[in-house]
Amino acid sequence: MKPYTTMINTETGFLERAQNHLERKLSSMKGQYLDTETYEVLLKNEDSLVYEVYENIEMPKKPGELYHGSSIVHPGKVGAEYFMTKGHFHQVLETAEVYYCLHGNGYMMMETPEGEWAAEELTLGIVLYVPPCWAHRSINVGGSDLVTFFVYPGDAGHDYGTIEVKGFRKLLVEKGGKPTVIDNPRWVGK
Ligand code: S6P
Ligand code: ZN
Repeated sequence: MKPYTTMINTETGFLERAQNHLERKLSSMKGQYLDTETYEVLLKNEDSLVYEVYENIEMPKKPGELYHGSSIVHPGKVGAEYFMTKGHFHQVLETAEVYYCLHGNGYMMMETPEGEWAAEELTLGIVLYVPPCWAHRSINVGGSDLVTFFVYPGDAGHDYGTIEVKGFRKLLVEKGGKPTVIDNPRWVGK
């Protein structure tokens, strides 16, 4: 690899030179939202675009490399729960990640296998450090796109299965007009 520069549009999250553009729609979020009835109704009406990721993936997947890209979570809700990413642990659990918020308002919901959790606010200029072993999910609580830039080790990989099966311990829902953390009644685990 040769050194390179690239450009991010801080409003739209569009990343030049990205080899990967992922679009996740409502249909791929099955089982993730608490209000399953509303989820089905919304899905029947339209398979809305929930979030997008642009990523540079041309480097080898090995330690020493730094994968990076942008994540765009669009505004919206399923019932009282905000549009969010699926969320994941890294496959190599002991790998960290840094996020830098470029646009919008949101939260990063995080938890460890041992049961610790944290919800950190994301607004323009916030740098968030996700330590090794913490699952992470971006949540858009605002009326415009939530755009972040992320960097993580090349060998980290993604474990989506654990969250797909167990869910996050905590959810972020709108209560009285405000983002509020609640226990996930459907969380499966010990
Ligand atoms: C990768 C990093 C982000 C997410 C992106 C989408 O380690 O955390 O690129 O992939 O925010 O979220 P998810 O949970 O669908 O991968
Ligand atoms: Zn990650």
